[in-house]
Amino acid sequence: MQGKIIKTVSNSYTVLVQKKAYLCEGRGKLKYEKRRPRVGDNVVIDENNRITDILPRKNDLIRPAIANVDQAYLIISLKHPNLDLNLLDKLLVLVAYHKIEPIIVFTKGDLLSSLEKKEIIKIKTYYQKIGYQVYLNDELDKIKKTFKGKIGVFTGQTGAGKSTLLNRIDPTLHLDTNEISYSLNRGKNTTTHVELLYLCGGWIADSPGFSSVCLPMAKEHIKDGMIEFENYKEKCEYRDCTHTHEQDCEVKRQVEKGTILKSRYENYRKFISR
Ligand SMILES: Nc1nc2c(ncn2[C@@H]2O[C@H](COP(=O)(O)OP(=O)(O)O)[C@@H](O)[C@H]2O)c(=O)[nH]1
Ligand SMILES: [Mg+2]
Ligand SMILES: [Zn+2]
Repeated sequence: MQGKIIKTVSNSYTVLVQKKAYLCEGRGKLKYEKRRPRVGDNVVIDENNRITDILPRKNDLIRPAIANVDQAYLIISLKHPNLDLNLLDKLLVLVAYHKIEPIIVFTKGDLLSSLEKKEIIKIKTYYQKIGYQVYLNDELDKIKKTFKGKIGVFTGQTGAGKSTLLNRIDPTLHLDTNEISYSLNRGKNTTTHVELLYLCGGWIADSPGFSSVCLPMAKEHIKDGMIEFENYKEKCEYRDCTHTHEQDCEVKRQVEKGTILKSRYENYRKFISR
């Protein structure tokens, strides 16, 4: 039988086969022995509830450990913790690299002054204009519509409001909010528990969040992740322009003109100069 893993706790896996859940073990003779089954995996199970095969993955995340992710909800706090555009741009590069569609959700807009709100609207509009889906966390109906038929992961800093948003979307969830961070939480066995929740016709994973992110990929991929630069690179003098030291660079001109958000360009420079 073939099904999808929707939950793991240590070495046991809940596999959903046509709406029926089977509790399975990962042991047995796995065809791909080096690969550990993950939540999101499409797997073959035998009559003894053992996973015997893992079907090829579209992608494979480590934190949280989920395979075949379609969408990442980047949950970005506007206040407490304060808006961190470097983190947002970094996450956008990271998910593009993993071929995951990002959906940006800003939280805690209620804590902003009216002046700060105006500034945020400008930023929101910019990210929308360059092609991203961007919502505020009170736009529940719009957010819910994005779930259907997809596997999604909620990610973002600890304290950004991930669990709070999921609880608002489905008040029966009762997810813990204000959880202490991942690293402090090791003793509680939460790291081995990953689960997909069925919400509004799709599968969603909450994650405990992180305090920092790094970009392990090559500079070329970082550049690809800055999606609006693509629109201008044809006009750069060199085909492989890095948009840094080159004299005749259209991306730099657009930054000067204000068409490209300055913080995006500055973050790009920081990401490639590690
Ligand atoms: N004012 C305000 N507080 C929020 C909002 N969303 C979450 N919080 C608070 O932020 C804290 C962390 O939220 P939580 O959902 O646990 O964050 P998580 O670590 O990303 O899951 C909690 O005290 C929430 O009540 C929001 O939109 N506005
Ligand atoms: Mg949480
Ligand atoms: Zn250039």
